[in-house]
Amino acid sequence: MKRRLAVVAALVAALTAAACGSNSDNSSTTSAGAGPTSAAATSAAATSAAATSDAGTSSAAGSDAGSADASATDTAASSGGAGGELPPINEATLDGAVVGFAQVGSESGWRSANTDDIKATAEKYKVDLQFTSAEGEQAKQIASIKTFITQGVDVIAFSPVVETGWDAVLQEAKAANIPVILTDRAVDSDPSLYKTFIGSDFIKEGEKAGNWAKTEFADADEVNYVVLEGTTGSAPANDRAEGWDNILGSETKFKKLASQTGKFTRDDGKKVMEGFLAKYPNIDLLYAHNDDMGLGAIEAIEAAGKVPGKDIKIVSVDAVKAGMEALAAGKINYIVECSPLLGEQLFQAVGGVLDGKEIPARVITIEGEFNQEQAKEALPTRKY
Ligand code: GYE
Repeated sequence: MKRRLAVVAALVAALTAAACGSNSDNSSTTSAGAGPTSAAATSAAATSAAATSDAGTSSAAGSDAGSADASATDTAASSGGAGGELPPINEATLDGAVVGFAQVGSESGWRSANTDDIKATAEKYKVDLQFTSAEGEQAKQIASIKTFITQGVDVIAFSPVVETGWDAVLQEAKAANIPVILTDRAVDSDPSLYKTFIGSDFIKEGEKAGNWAKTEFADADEVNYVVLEGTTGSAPANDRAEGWDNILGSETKFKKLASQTGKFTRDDGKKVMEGFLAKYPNIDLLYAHNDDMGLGAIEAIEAAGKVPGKDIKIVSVDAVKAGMEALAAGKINYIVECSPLLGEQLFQAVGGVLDGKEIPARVITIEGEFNQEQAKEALPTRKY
């Protein structure tokens, strides 16, 4: 347990924050360092940066647009302070801190990159990481969290499989005085039950995908499309559907032929797309809630004798390496980025909580968008 160090660090931080005149806004936007290099990505980041200042924070988050090697730490650490920003990494606090992390599973390339990043960052800061994987099952994830509570870890972090059903276990953690940090996905529980939620704005991701489709098919009279949804009940599946419908729901020429879960996996994406292809001969467009399902669908489309990216256009979310390669190869038409590199921010938050600092209740990751040309440019410096 690291509480003694924490008190000293908290004092130093309080003085620093006072000196920097840090604001008291309780949300923050920082980059996960995905490093979009394209013009479109740059303007996307700039928009997010504008949103940041609208929210009253003073982050320099947009400044890494166009640079492939900026990192979350660079951004957040340089602005520091309590309240509106995550505090900088405090290595002394993190060294030996016991953090229980309950991961969703290993359903996708995104998830593997996220797991690798969290493990590598924990190692870098000598955190004693207790890592479990729930294999996509909420019951297993709850059991892990209960074990962390019994063990008396310093902090519990998890990426919730689905949005609902967390109240009881979060209350247990609170009763045991163990702070909880959410990464990647949201829950519908009262925010007083956790310290912060670090991750993407999935509604915005869905809106970006919808906006691309609207422009791409501007001249078409009718667009028949299908959707491969993520894990049913998960925040990214709920919100990516909502964002898309925000843009296209009122566009009558866009006709949703079918929408079904492919569980964020390549195999299920392939199977469900096979079903769609057998039933609907006239699909113009596929919206896949992640790259992996899009990649599975590509196999199904090719097996059906059609050309992905041409006969059936594809837009997906994540921008993991395999997705970006398919985009550069012309098989996917557009990808909205969702960065899995949440490790730095997670351990900034862990350190802040252990140091007794106030941390923002919501940390939104800045992300770009890629067309085929932009994917070719970005691939050589892509970190995942
Ligand atoms: O998009 C998908 C993964 O929660 C953002 O989960 C994450 C999503 C990601 O399986 O590939």
